[in-house]
Amino acid sequence: METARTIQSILQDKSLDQDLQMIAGKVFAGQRISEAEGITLFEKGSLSYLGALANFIREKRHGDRTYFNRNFHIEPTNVCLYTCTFCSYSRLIKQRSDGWEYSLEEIMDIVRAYDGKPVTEVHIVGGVLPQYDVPFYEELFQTIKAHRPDLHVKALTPVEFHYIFKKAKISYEEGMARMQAAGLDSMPGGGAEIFHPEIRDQIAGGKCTGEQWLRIHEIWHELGGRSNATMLYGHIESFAHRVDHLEQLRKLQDKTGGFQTFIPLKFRNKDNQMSHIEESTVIEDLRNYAISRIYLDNFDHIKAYWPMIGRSTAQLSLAFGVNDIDGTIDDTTKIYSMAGSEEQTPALSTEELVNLIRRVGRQPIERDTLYGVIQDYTDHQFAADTQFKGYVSLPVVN
Ligand code: V47
Ligand code: SF4
Repeated sequence: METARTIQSILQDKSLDQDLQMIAGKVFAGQRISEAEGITLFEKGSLSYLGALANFIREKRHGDRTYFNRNFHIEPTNVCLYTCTFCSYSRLIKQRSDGWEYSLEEIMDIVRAYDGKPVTEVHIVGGVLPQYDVPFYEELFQTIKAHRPDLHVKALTPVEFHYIFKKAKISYEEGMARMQAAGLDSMPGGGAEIFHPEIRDQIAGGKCTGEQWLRIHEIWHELGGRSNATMLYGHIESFAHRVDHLEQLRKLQDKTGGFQTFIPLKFRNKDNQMSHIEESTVIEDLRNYAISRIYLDNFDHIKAYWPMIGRSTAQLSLAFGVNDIDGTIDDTTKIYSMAGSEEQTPALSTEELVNLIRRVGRQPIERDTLYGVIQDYTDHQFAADTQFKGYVSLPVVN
C-alpha cells in the first residue's frame, strides 16, 4: 500500500519529465518497458524515482520476503587460459606456480569438510585449463552425488562448457545432457560479463561469445534445468550496452522461463588490467539494481551478492528491487576479495544473515537453490538472542 502511494504521487507530479511519467504509468499498470525506455531510466531516473518503481515491483511480487541460502564455493583452480581484463584472480599459465590446481580428491576433501553441516548448495566455478575436461567434471559430479546426494551442485558456466565441449568434439546438446546425467543440478550466472561484442571483445576476448553463452543456457533450460544470469557493469560499457544485455536475457526468458535470478556484478578494480577505471558509486549501484528489477519483468528474483557489493550496500539494495542476498559462503571464494571488495573473508552465519535482513525491516527466508522455502526466520528466536532491538543498551550504574 505504502509503495502504491509513492507511485501515485510520482504519477501526480506535474513537474516530472514526461518520459519518466510515462514509464511510471507503465510500471504501475504492470506493462513492459522498451529498450529506449530502459536507456531513459539510466540517463534520467533519479535514485528516489527508480527506488519507488523498483520497490513497488519487489513488494508486489515478494512483499518483504528476502531470501538467502547456506552454501559454500569450490574454485578448482585460479590458473586460466584466458586473460579477461577485469579478472584479478586468475594466474596465467606461465605463472601457474603462484596459483592452485586442485585434483578431484582435493576437491572432495573440501566437500567432505562440510559433512554434517547444514549447507544445501555447493557452487563450483574457476579458471579454464585442459585437465578440467568433460570426463573430469563427469567424475566430479558423480562422486559428489554418490557422497552426498542431497547437496545441490550448481556448477560451471558457458565459458567452461563451451571450452570443454569443443575440446571433446561434442555438441552443446550432447555435452549438457552428459553434465545433467552426471549430477549437475543447476548453472550459476557467471561468464555473462557484457554480451555486446563491442565490449566483450575488449574485456573477455577469446572466451565464449554472448550468443554462445545464451545458447548454452537455452539448451540447459530445454533439458528442464534452471540457471542464473549476471551482468558485469561499471567499466567501459555504456548504458546502451547494459540495456542490450538485459534485453537479450529478457528475450531468452520469454522463450524458456528457465532463469531464476539476475545478479548485477559491480566491477571491482583492484589488481587487474582495468585498475585505472574508477569503480561505480553506491548510487549508481542502487540505480542499476532498480533498473534491472524494472526491466526484467519476467525474472522472479534479483540478487545482491554481498561478498562483492559489501553488506551495507546489500542491505540498502533491499529497498531498490533486490529480494535475495545469496548465502553464508563460509569464506570459500576468492574472486571478489582479490578484486578489492570490502569483504576480505566473506563468511556470515545464518544468524548474521538473518539479522542483516531484519535490520532493514524485511523478512528473512532460508531457501534452497530452486527457491523452495527451508525456513521462515521472521519470528525465529536464536538461542543466545543477539537480535538488534532498534537501540543499543548502555551500561547501567546502580
Ligand atoms: O563471470 C570477475 C565476475 C563472475 C570481477 O549464479 C568480477 O548465484 C567484479 O557469476 N569485479 C563469477 N566482478 C561469479 C558469479 C556468481 C557469483 C555469485 C552468485 C552467482 C549465482 C554467480 O564474477 C564472473 C565475472 O563476471 N568477476 N572478476 C571483478 N574484478
Ligand atoms: Fe579466466 Fe574467468 Fe578470470 Fe576470465 S574471468 S580470466 S575466464 S578465471
